[in-house]
Amino acid sequence: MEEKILQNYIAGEWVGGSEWTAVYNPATGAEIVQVPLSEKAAVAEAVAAAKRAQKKWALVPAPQRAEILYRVGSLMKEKKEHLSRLLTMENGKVLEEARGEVQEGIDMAFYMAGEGRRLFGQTTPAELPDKFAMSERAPIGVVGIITPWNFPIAIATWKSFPAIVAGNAVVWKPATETPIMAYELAKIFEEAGLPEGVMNVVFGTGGTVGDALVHHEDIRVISFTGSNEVGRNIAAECGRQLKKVSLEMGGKNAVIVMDDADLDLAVEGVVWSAFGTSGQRCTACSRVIVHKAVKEEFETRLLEAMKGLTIGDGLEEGIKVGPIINKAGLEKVERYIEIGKNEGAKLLAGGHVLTGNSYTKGHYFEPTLFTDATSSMRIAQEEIFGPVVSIIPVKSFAEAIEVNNGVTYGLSSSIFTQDVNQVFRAKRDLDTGIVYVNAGTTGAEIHLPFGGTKGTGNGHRDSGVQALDVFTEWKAVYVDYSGKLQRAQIDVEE
Ligand code: UN1
Repeated sequence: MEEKILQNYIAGEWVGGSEWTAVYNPATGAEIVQVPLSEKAAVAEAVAAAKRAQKKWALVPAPQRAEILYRVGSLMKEKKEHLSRLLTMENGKVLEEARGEVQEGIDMAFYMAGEGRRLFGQTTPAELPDKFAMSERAPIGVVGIITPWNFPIAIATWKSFPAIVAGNAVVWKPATETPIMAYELAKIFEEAGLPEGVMNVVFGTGGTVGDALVHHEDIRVISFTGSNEVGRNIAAECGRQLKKVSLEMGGKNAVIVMDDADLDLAVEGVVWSAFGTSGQRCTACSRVIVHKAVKEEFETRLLEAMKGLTIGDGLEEGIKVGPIINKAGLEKVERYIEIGKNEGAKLLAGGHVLTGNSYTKGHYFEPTLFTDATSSMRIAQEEIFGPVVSIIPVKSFAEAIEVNNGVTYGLSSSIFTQDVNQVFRAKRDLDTGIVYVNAGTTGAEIHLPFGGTKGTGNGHRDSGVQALDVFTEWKAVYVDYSGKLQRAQIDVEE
């Protein structure tokens, strides 16, 4: 990273900034870059640029719009290692996972570029003779996207690529903790030849920049991934303005381990989905619902597997668990350990902030396992966003489903079993937007809808072809070629 001070990207220019804040590597505490704390005026400028650009962009045939995304995908592929290293530096996730995240963005680029030649609508018979009927997708205009620090490039691609291929222009506010991926992606858009103003990046806080996006009357869609509290406020404001809003606000995801499960596989699935990314995924497993018959054996094997989790700077070879994003995140995890103990859950492993040696300057937390938790405990209900998992014992399949569904969130769930009947019942009864069988709760693929039910969202989906529904309006078109006025529902022969 050569640049030490970032700027906003508005109307194809790198501009502005009067106040900046430092971005630190969560693994080492070293300052990486200074990011602008923009004022509302920067949002107004970006929206005006986007509005101008969108009018022309909407008229570019979608397959040509898609050509830019193919170039974006190719450039991301060329720069994959560079991007992955920067991602590990700003976010802390281990390099292997950073590579996975960048790959998710590359996949999304090629997948959405393909949509440039689909964007399917429907033709359907009309009820009157000599009349043609069809539906098609139309772009909405200027969209605002607000993305989190935990997947700073993948989530941005889930939102911006469908928006762009569908003919919208974007104003993007990335998380202040992880601005480098936004900066790099903007540079890639520039290099790929995206017309100026179609994609704009405004750095700054949610309170100022995010708020200005949500309130701006020329922004017709907000797509947000972040906390439940902020999401609800955004939805309320968008409701007042009749602005379309798509929300993804986390999870309290569970793995169910039945008495016939392949226990070693279940252990691997839990270790990967609970402690990978230090538990800082919306999809992270934070509850394990275990059948009583295998609870003890499962605990023993899980504890053994957890010993292999090496913690440290994700740029170093052999590290499996990286740091927590910042001090506030670390303190939140610490608070939940106390809450869990006070509620009567039994701490089996971990539970501490790591200090000393190479840990002192970063924000590291031990992979932590609670057992004998009950479904109503706060550690089994609230999103912790750290490497903490709680075992909840159950007596039956029915109870497992009840516990799984007994939270306010509904993002991802998983079941380990060999019984095909149980598999299909689980698929039907688990109330989350994503269900895994014999795999952990993470690892969604970009061509399927990503999102959840209940407190996780508001019915929309990121990624998959469904993402296009967020960024397009349906238009119904009727062409009457009878040469006379035909009245629907009235001039129909009985
Ligand atoms: C997130 O945690 O917000 O399914 C996104 C997964 C990743 C994306 C996670 N593909 O775990």
